[in-house]
Amino acid sequence: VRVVFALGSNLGDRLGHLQAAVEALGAVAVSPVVETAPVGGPEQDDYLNAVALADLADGSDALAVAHAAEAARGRAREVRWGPRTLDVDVLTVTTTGVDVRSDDPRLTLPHPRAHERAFVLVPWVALDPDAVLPGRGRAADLLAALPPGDRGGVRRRDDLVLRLPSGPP
Ligand code: PH2
Ligand code: MG
Ligand code: MG
Repeated sequence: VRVVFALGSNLGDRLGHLQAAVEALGAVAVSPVVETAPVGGPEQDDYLNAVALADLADGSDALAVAHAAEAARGRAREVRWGPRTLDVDVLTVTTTGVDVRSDDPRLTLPHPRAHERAFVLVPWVALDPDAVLPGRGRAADLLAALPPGDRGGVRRRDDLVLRLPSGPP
């Protein structure tokens, strides 16, 4: 089961939090890091965002894995869309080539706002130019359709690099 996760951090050691998520998720691929202006919520600092791919035994584990990664970095759930040490969102779950759809309020799949978020689409397209958001279309096309101002809030930070967890010795 292939899972696409979106990672975000705007509190404390932002790169360290994202790196911890990459390890906790057992990511098999990770995007470049982008620095992004906050979207929504109260006034807050800029984010680092990235997208990571992982292979899980069971798609229904995706949310628990995401929450465990957040908890390990001291994520507190206070203000909606407020500042956070680590946010791990599930974008898509694909089981043997079939995209999972879910209306469960705890986990809506595909992610209901990914198509309008440059801070998700820019790193995702950088990682996988052919990425598709089921029901919405190609991520690259969704990104091109966003207002230029949205894309302008996203800067590549190629000086910041996330490393994949090392495999078994
Ligand atoms: N996450 C949010 C709300 N706003 N803005 C940016 N730039 N990056 C995020 O990851 C982000 C946000 C809610 O999860
Ligand atoms: Mg989020
Ligand atoms: Mg979240």
